[in-house]
This record gives sequence, C-alpha cells and structure tokens, in this order.
Amino acid sequence: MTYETLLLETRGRVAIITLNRPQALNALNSTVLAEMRQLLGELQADDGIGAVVLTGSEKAFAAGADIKEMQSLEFVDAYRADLFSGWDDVAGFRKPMIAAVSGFALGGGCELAMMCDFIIAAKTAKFGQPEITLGVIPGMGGTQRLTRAVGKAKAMDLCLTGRLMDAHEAESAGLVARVVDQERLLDEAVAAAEKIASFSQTAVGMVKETVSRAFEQTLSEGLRFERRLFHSLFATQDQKEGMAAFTEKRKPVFKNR
Ligand code: CO8
Repeated sequence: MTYETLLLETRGRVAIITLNRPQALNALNSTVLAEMRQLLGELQADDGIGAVVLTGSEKAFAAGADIKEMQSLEFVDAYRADLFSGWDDVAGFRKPMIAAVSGFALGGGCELAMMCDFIIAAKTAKFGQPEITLGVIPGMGGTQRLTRAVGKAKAMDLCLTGRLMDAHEAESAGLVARVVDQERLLDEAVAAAEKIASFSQTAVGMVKETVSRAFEQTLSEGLRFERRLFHSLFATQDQKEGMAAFTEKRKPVFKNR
C-alpha cells in the first residue's frame, strides 16, 4: 500500500515511518492522521514488526497541526467532530515507537513526538508549543504530556510564551532521551528499535504498558500494577529462557511465547 503523506521502510523487524509533506514542513492534516491510523493498524497486526521509528525531514519532524486546514473552523465544527481525538489511536499503538526528531517539532508535532515512547533528537531539533501565538492552546496533549515530562515551570514557560527549546535544553529537561549528531539520528533510532525488537515481545509490551501507566494513576496503584505484570511474566517461556541463558552464560533465544 502506498501513502500520500507517509513513507514506509522496513529494516528487519523495524518499521520506519517518515512523515512526508515537505511543502508544509510535515504539518499534520487529516490525511496524515487517516494514513497514520491505517498504517499503525497494519503494523500492529504484523508479527514481523517488533518496533517502529517515526521520523520527519532534516528541517522538520512536524511543524504542527495544519493551520491552513483548521483556520476556518467554527467552535461547533471542532466540538462535533471532536477534532484531533483520532490521534488517541496513535498514542494507543501497542508496539514501541521511537520518535527520531530533527528540526522543528512544534505544536502538534511536539505532541506527536510525545505520543511516542521516547524521543531521540538531533542536535538541530527544536521543540515548542507555539499555539498561544495563534490564539489557541495545545490540543493534543501538549499541556498534559509536556507537563508530566518537564514539570510545571518549563511547561508553563513554553506554553505561555510560545518560545522554542533546543535539543540540549529538551534533554536536560527530561523530554528527550538522547541527543545525537544529525547524520547519526536515524541509525541511532533504528539501532535502539532493533534492540527492543530482539527482546521478548511479551515483556516489551508489558514495559510499555506499565511505564505508560505511571502517567495515568497514583504511585501505589502503579506499583501494584507493575508487580502483577512482573509476576505474570513467570508464566512465559521467554522468562525461563532469559534467566537460564544468564545462568548458563549464553545469549538467550526468545520465542515470544
Ligand atoms: N500548518 C500549515 N502549514 C505550515 C505549517 C503549519 N503548522 N508550518 C509551516 N507551514 C508551511 C508554511 O505555510 C509554508 O508554506 P508556503 O510555502 O505555502 O507559504 C511552508 O510550510 C514552509 O514554512 P515557512 O516558510 O514558514 O518556513 P520557515 O523556515 O520560514 O519557518 C517555522 C519555519 C518557524 C516552523 C514556521 O513555518 C512556523 O512558525 N510554522 C507554524 C508553527 C506553529 O505555529 N505550529 C503550531 C500549529 S497549531 C497546532 O499544532 C495545534 C495542535 C493541536 C493538536 C494537533 C494534533 C495533530
């Protein structure tokens, strides 16, 4: 299947999705959303894929929601369509997804990167929630995910002033997991995704599920949920294999069972 706004490449068990609207700095319009939902649905069902890398161009990961597409909307249109709620499906993708960010990740672009499980940024990356400069506020998680990632002070600063944050600041604030040279960005993200895809996919899925829970509930409930999932892994063959391999000083062979 070919897409108008996305490119898909697979390397082994890793799928690389590239946002591809260069004329609009990868602004996220309704076609991007529809195609992302379709493609992630297919990747979810594909047992040959263990992890996904989402990237953009050197200049822009994505410069936001498509301003020209939403410009003429009225409140009633936005409310009745529950505008942007479809992006919840992207956040709900169950396999690990790494954002490889170069250039601008602004507004919805920053929010899309934050929907991924972690962000690897090129030194050139710039993050921000400039919606305030357009007379609106973040609409797809910016006020919530950014605040959880970087804390109230910096989230308020970014959302209220609309200023941009460079890769170094984003890493020290906790938004970004690693910063690498621009030329190394995709290779570094794919290597991380390959590593993840080589582990037991049951355990990988549970890490994603339980770390994500930390954003949704109290510490005591989160700890309890984590412990129960941990217990359940002792029902898998991969746990037997992983621990036997450690004891026998050899590499484990995981079968995802
Ligand atoms: N929407 C539509 N078109 C865009 C967008 C956008 N967000 N960003 C850039 N473009 C277009 C420009 O209009 C221009 O098109 P044209 O050549 O036809 O005029 C082309 O991309 C290139 O852009 P520039 O000429 O502006 O490039 P510069 O290098 O001069 O500037 C900037 C780059 C600084 C990134 C600048 O383009 C900019 O400020 N863009 C808008 C950033 C912004 O405000 N983003 C927030 C948008 S609102 C939002 O995201 C709400 C989130 C709600 C949830 C969304 C979930 C998906």
